[in-house]
Amino acid sequence: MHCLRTTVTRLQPLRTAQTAKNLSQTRPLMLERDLRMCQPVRCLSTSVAAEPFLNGTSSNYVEEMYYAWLENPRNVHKSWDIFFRNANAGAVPGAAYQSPPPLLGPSEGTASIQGLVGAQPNVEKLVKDHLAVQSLIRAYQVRGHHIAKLDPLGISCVDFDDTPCTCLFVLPFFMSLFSTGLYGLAESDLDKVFRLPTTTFIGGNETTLPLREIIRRLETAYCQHIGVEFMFINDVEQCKWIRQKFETPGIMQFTLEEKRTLLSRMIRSTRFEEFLQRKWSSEKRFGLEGCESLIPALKTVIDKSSQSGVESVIMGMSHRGRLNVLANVIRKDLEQIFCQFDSKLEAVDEGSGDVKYHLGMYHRRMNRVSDRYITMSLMANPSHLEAVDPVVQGKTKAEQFYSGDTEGKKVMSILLHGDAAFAGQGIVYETFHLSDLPSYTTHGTIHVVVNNQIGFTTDPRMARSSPYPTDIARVVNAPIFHVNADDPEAVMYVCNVAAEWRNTFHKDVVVDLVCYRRNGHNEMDEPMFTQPLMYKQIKKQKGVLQKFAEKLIAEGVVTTQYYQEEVVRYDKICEDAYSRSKDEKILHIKHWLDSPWPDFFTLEGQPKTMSCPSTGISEDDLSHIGSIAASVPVEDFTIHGGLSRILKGRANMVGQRVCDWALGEYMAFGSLLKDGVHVRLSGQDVERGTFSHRHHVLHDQNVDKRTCIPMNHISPDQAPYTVCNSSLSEYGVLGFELGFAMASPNALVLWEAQFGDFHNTAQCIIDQFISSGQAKWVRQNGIVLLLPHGMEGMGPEHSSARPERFLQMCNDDPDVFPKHSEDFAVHQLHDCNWIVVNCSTPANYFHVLRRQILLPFRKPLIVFTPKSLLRHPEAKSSFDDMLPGTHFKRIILDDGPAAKNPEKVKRVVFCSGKVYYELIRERRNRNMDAAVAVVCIEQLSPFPFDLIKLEADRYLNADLVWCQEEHKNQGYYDYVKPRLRTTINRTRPIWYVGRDSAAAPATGNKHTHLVELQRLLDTAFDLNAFSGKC
Ligand SMILES: Cc1ncc(C[n+]2csc(CCOP(=O)(O)OP(=O)(O)O)c2C)c(N)n1
Ligand SMILES: [Mg+2]
Repeated sequence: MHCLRTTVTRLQPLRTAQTAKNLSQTRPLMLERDLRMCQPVRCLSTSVAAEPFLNGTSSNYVEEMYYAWLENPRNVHKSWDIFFRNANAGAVPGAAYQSPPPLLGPSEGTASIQGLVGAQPNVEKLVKDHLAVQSLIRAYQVRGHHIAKLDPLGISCVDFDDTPCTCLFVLPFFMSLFSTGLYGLAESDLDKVFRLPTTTFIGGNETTLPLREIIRRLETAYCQHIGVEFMFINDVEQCKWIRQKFETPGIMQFTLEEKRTLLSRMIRSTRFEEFLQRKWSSEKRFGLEGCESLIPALKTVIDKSSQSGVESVIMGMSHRGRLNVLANVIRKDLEQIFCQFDSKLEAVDEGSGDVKYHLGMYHRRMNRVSDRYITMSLMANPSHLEAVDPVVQGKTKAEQFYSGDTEGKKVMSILLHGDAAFAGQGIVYETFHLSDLPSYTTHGTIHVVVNNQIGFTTDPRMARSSPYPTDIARVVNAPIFHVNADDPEAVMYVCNVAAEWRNTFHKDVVVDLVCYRRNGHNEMDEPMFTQPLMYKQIKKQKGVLQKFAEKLIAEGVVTTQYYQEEVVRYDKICEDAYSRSKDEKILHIKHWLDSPWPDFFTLEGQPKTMSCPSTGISEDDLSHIGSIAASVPVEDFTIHGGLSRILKGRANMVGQRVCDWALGEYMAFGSLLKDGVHVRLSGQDVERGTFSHRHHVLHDQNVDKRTCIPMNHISPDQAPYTVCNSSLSEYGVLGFELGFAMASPNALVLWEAQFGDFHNTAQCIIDQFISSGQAKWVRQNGIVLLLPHGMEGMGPEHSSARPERFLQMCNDDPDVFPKHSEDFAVHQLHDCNWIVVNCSTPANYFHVLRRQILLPFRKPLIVFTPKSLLRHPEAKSSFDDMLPGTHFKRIILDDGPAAKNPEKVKRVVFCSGKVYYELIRERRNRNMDAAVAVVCIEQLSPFPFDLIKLEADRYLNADLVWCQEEHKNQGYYDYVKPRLRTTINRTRPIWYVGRDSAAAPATGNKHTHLVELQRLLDTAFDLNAFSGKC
């Protein structure tokens, strides 16, 4: 059995050395903010540590005295006045203190205190005792949570400081306090009256209290069923706010009505799980038993938030209690939940669907407490714990953005976590670090941890190195409210405070529901295999509903009959829904959609058309957007000289009616913005662009923080453009952007990796959400991934965006030539899980971005983007290729001599990406333009079977080669080869030209790189390379 570690030593005062240092060094800095209120700034110059009557516990008290004295010397006792005067006059350490005149004389009207202290007060002792009390109060505030009774099982062993476990709960805390002789206080001091410092609210309207009462109130505030961790927060006002919420006497009281509502919520939560258990005892549901108070917890947060104006709540959570949350928080129809248990029902929607505890939901309903409508969505999520966190945040941000909710007053997020996952998964950290960034903040998230003190079969001693599973939240100064989940009233109270905190400060907050898991990890698991003692204890544990009902009955809040009727009433609701669920014949996954796009599809949820208009734009628009891209559209703004040259270069290009890559992108973004489509580009250093080609944010060289985004100056009624450098995270930021893109189809949301290979730290988002999200959750998403890719001699890192991985996850069948249809290309796009392209011209990049929005449905788009091609003189496009009537080219045909005399062509080289330019150059150098045709495949997936077939048929006498610069086991080859074969019905061989298979993506040696490149080019143009081979 674990030992409940609680020891007085944890409430030890701070050491003298620490506080003396604080006071003489760090405090003036720390107080900079505080001192704004009481200028001019003066510092206590004496070495306080050297004063005879001061010890390490005194720093706060002395500071308080000092600041009171600064305001008015009469605010403090004469002795302090003399002391501070002397200290300020430069008295040497030890000399500032003078024996004061008698303290608290009758003339001051404090006879009672003097009476307690004694007729001949020992002033030194009095001051020391006051300082000790001050320290004691602070110790409770800082460390009270160490000894709060948080664990319903009474077995938790939170290792705060590696000191040996000592179980002291047998004694009231203050008894043990004196027995250990801390603070210099003796039991005989218990009835002495002390003046309370201003850093506590335990006095209520009283300014003095006997020590016994001080301790009692501190124990009530900090050491019962709530443990408050907040003293690490840097903001003084925020700390004070929390102290007030927990210390004020009698603050945790509820009306009879509130208690009854709480009981009814507990009944729903508990009886729902029991109902499922009765009906489907052998089904996995990851029930909530042991943490039933989660449901009232969430409902309290939602009620309170709705009362303060929140209209939409977006939630993310894992498996534990998910069905209960759907039923009793989101209020999904019970019969639809019960249907999910019927294995005989057939799903009508396309795609794979997902298990019941992963599906999402969206629901708008009236909140009875606030009398206001509120929309709630629970995001669908994969099994991968915590992966949904940034997605929820992104969607929340988007909803805030679209509703003009700049402070998060209308839209908020709630994230639920498991204790093991919260501590173990790095994405939690990445998500927290987005919480205060201007383009990513959602203005405060309420985190609720279902801390059942176990993760599957692993207990906390093996699962984390921090005392609490919630310690991660400290990095963003979020207060953490630990609460014993077997006390529903305490749970309700902290949830109220959490919602108020979010509403007041718009910052994250954590509620740690310390509970247990009554069953195994799922209902089939046997927990006694691995946690025998814990589960012996759990078996003895009375259910929380029963305990709470008994309490309310004993208090006279409800009668036994009332309670029993409520239970019967809810059971009947479940039974009725169960009967109705039997009538259902089919399952509709689309009833579980978390992010509907109401007007985007037909009522049946289909695309409104199956065609895509031209993605070209007018000459005027090209010129206008080009001119914006080449200008600084605000007055008196000095840009860097190098940038002036870049802008001048752009102006020249516009004059010549051509675009390079950056300008092509500008044209795409600018034209969409002009048409009212929001564009958001996010990722590391995207504002300038990793390769210094983009420059979407201009910086005034003379004025700090003055910036200009020309893209927002295209037209007065344009949509806003957001371009934001992100934190150095891929998993978190890509997840965030995916969530942002989920909120509306009418936005182009792009995430750019610094280099393409870095996407693999976000692999979970790519695998679990982007490639398979629609199949699992019937939810489309048009996110764009820009992945710089290309073998340029930069070594194994930075070279490959791993096209093979994206292509391997494409759902098109390599062995089937798709049926021909009108708008073949659009149908293909409609049926695919995502689109993978490598554009070799700026015009094609321009078109593919615009196509994302002009398509009548949404698919993720993966773009392998160039590095050296950004500045390649030939990688330019004419405005002619971007005018109305033009389209994205799925392949770029050979339009030279080879195409004119196709029967003379000996070889067709199919390729994709940068190698296209290398092949063209090599062919020119070898004068082989008539003998070899080069065809560049721009859209790799869905594979352009139709167009490739035309090319293969055109060059009937040629051998067919696939050429790539990537290694053979990488790049496109494995994807392209079977599809090329299917295209030509396996009538001709497909030859491979490229680097050999390898473990690393590229050589680290520049010379080797060049040799390899030349070798592959040699083979590509050696017309005998494959003779005799078959
Ligand atoms: C990223 C990830 N790794 C592993 C798992 C497998 N797994 C499922 S539940 C679970 C334990 C989760 O424990 P906790 O977060 O405490 O939640 P609880 O089940 O206790 O509510 C594990 C390891 C997973 N789902 N996701
Ligand atoms: Mg757990």
